[in-house]
Parts: sequence; C-alpha cells; structure tokens
Amino acid sequence: MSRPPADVEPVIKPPFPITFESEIIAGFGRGLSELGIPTANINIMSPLDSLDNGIYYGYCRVTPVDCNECEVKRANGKAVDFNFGRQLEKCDQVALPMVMSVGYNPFYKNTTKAAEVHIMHKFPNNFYGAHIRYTVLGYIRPELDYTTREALIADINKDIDYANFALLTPSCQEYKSLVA
Ligand code: RBF
Ligand code: MG
Repeated sequence: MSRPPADVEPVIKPPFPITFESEIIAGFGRGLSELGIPTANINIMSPLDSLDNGIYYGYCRVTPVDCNECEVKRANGKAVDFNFGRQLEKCDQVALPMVMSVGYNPFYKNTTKAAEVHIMHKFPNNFYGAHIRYTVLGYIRPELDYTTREALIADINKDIDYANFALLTPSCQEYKSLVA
C-alpha cells in the first residue's frame, strides 16, 4: 500500500480510531542519536499487538506517573534515568500529534518487535516511565528497508509532514478528545 496523498483530507475508517494506554520504556537509544528524530518507545501489549507492522499517525498525550526516580538498564547495558514524566509541564500534557512505527525496523534488522512514537512537540526533558494514551487514526505505509540512513530519515520526515497535515483536518480533529 502506498502513502496517502498529502493534500486530501483523510477518511477515518475502521478499525480506526484505536485508543491504547501504556507506558514509555527505554528503546535502543538510537532515535535521536542516529537519526536526529527522537522516539518514545512503548510497551507492546494487547491490543497494540494486533496492528499490522507499519507506520501510523494519530494523537497522544503523556502524563506523569507517581513513582520514585530510578535507573533502568537498556538492552546494551547503558543506564537510563527514569523520571516517570515528573518534569512534564502542563503544556506538555495536552493532546499532541504523533507518528508511530510498529515492527522490526528492517533498516536495523531488530529481532524483537517494537512500537515507538515520534511526537511533534518540543519536550524540554525526557519522560521515561510516563504514562501514554494514544489514538491511532490511520495507516501511512509499511516499514521499509533503505540503502542509506538519509533515505530512512527523508521518509520519516514525509510521514511527519503527512501526519501534520492530516491531523489538522476536521475529520481527524474530531477524535482529538479521545486522548484527553
Ligand atoms: N525503521 C525502519 O527500519 N524502516 C522504516 O520504514 C521506518 N519508518 C519509521 C517511521 C516513523 C514515523 C518512525 C518514528 C520510525 C520509523 N522507523 C523505521 C524506525 C526507526 O528506525 C527508529 O525510530 C530508530 O531506529 C530508533 O529506534
Ligand atoms: Mg526511541
């Protein structure tokens, strides 16, 4: 399936909208450092499990969890500070536009399935351990392999452009309250 046209208001069709809740976990630590595109990794549990692998768009909202700060080790052994979103300001805790990738990241040949969101918002701090509620409104494209990192980055930026356009249209805006 190819990417939806970037100038046509989307029609939200079943199974969307799909609303999930989960918490932010530590990923590979690669999004910002290697691609310049930070992503928040999400615990994959049912019903997120049931989505086909691919790239999606929607809204999300992150909120703090009442937990003491702690250190968690990434798969590669590096420590990550879990602050459970305690530094999130009120303006960070609103419904925000996002793009989401679900699957094995063929460019990196992951051996475990991962779900991660890039949120179109400037967060002043990390929010590992925070609660996330998100509503998926549509599918953009399958996960692809690339010959260069630049090509992957260019495609992710097209996903972001599409989502920024779609999520401002009335057909999407009417679902924004699902994450409130
Ligand atoms: N990884 C891939 O290997 N292929 C993709 O087509 C792909 N598309 C993505 C689209 C979006 C919107 C996002 C946020 C991520 C995507 N990724 C893809 C995952 C990317 O490789 C991952 O975020 C970084 O490796 C950090 O874990
Ligand atoms: Mg990440």
